[in-house]
Amino acid sequence: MDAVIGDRRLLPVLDRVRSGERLSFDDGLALYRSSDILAVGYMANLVRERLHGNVTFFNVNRHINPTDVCVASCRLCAFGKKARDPRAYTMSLEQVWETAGRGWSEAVTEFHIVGGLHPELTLDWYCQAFQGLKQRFPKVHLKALTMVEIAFLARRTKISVRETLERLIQAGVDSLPGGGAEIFSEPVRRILCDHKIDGNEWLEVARQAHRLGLKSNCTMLYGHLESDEDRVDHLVRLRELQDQTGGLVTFIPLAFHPDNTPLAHIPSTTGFTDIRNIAVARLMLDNIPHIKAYWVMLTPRIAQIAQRFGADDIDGTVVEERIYHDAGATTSQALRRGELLRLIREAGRDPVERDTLYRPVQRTETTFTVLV
Ligand code: V47
Repeated sequence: MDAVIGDRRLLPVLDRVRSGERLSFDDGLALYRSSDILAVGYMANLVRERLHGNVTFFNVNRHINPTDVCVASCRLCAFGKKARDPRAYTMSLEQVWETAGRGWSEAVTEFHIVGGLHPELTLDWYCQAFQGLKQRFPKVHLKALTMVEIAFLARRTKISVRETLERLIQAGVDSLPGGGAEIFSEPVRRILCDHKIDGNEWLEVARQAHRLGLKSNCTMLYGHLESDEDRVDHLVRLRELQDQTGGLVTFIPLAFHPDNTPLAHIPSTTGFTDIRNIAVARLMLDNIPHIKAYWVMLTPRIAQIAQRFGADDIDGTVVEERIYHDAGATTSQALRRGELLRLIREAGRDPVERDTLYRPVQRTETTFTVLV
């Protein structure tokens, strides 16, 4: 079907995609620079269907952000607040546990827990929070703390990243979310978030987590100051990590939302850019099983289309989202399970509810079973 490839410069890439050959840095650039979105999407869809057939995954999850107090002052972020800010909040342990149980009657299979770098919350506090969640919700998977939070807690506690991870695992952490990766390119990262660990440190924390048997996700923040080269570099560095550890489960491209951030002058991303980032990720990340179109960030409409451009997952019910909504996201804070099913079915895909590690889930109104 070479007729689908209007941009003839992409023909060598098509050959490599067909034969399952790894794409190069320059292939990545060619994909980002082509405006032939149908050709790029056609190739991404070939790979997506080779891996997952007609299935699109989703999950029933709940986000919990225990605090928005953050010692970092990242220019990309509208969520973090200084402790003295009257709008800032920090949950007590009881509030964390109570928030976890609040929501819809649909039994969640995952708590996604991330927050600011709080100057006073200790590693012990987080461990107590996780132990308490496991006692109250023993079946629910804890996907908690980004590489950035883990590195921060290790430094504060004056112990190694490895020991920090071991204590978190003991307290009940089952896997790690993909946030905080932003963009690895050093000069851009210095502008976006110079108080955060750098790209190599992010990759190192992930490497250590994978060595301890934890799976994790990974992300890339795009649509700010980064170049095409920065994006390809980011994807290639994730691909190299995955060659070493095999611990990355899902890649989530995150569109920058500029409202209420110091970078509010930057225009929001367009549907074209969002779809292209999904598709290029599917093509470049040949060793990462899943590409997620996170509906909160993309809007349900784009997340739906993305299922035909490389994505095999649209994330979950979420229930309460703060990071994007503080930055001006106008999507709703939650989708019911039935709405996720509709978004997937209307795209002609077969919905499969998964747990965090992509095992199928069977459920009734109020309980679920993970099929192993
Ligand atoms: O780390 C912060 C980003 C991330 C803004 O692992 C912003 O399954 C856009 O990582 N505009 C948090 N993005 C979200 C995240 C995530 C989401 C869904 C699923 C998973 C997963 C992970 O959001 C942050 C940062 O990269 N972010 N501020 C902003 N203004």
